Amino acid sequence: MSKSLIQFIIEEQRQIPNASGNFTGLLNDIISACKQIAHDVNKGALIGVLGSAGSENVQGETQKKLDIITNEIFIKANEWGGHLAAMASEEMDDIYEIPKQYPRGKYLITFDPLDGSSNIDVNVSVGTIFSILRCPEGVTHPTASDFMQPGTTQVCAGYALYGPNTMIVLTTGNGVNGFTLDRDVGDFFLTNPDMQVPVDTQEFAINMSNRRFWEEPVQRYVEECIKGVDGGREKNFNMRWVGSMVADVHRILMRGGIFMYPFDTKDAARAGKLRLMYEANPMSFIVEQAGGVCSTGRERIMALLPVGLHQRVPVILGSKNEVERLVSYHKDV
Ligand code: AHM
Ligand code: MG
Repeated sequence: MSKSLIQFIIEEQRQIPNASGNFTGLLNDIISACKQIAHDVNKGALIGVLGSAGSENVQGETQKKLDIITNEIFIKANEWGGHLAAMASEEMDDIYEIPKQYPRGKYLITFDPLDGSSNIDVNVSVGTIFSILRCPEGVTHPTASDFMQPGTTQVCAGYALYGPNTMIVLTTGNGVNGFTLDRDVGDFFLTNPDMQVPVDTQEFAINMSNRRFWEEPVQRYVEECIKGVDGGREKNFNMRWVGSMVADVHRILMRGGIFMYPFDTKDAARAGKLRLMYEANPMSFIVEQAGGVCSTGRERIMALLPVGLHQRVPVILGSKNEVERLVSYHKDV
């Protein structure tokens, strides 16, 4: 029998002198949230959770019922344990302070409770993404500005993928490991130790319908992929786009590839579609820890100093040689 996720984390924490057990406790609560979300996602129409909620989030996106339900599940599972000082969610305008009746802890968490939720009604994989930061020293009542830490300061990042299997993939800065939920036992078990993103790939992922809005370097790169053996790359590429970042990134962790949600001119008010705090930073931590590269095209994503909780950034991540090639195209213009 392989190790459970909690055994794995406890053994990892034993290597850290003076570890208090707080982090292990926090992870336990996150696991519990993901199990409950997996249950609801899995039951779908049987328990009446599909469809639109008829509301909008802070970013003006229509919320699904499950966006709201899963946000609530994540908060309830994590607010009581005494490990967190505050939370921030893609689905909430402002940060969530830990209610007074519960002790406050030393960590902050940002999360997207149901990423790719536009896929939920068509029974396609979705996920939960989270990123753990330290609450700044001496801060007992955190504000949004306490979350404005670059991705390089993350203590842990992970995602749960609700696909044919439910998996949790995470890093604490010591490589990337994947765990699969055994529903009969009710626990996650190590199934994918030391995940590595292959340095080369013949697969790219991008929403092609945005093509006319891309900048020249991305136009050039994708054009070369499409030309295949008949173009300068002299090899054929395959395209995949699930439209759930968790599923697209998971594929890249399993077999390589490049994922792009690049800068585009579709909406002048935003630099990209994906959110730095809930999507780009946690995925970058995971992908970099697995040997991949993550960039906006011009800068390393994790080096960005956040300026807003719901800030959006261009995202280009995955196999090292392909991402570096596209980054070099940005330098050519
Ligand atoms: P969400 O957090 O509102 O679900 O949006 C994020 C999703 C990502 O999972 C995915 O990569 C992207 O948005 C898909 O966007 P598009 O529908 O424009 O292709
Ligand atoms: Mg999302």
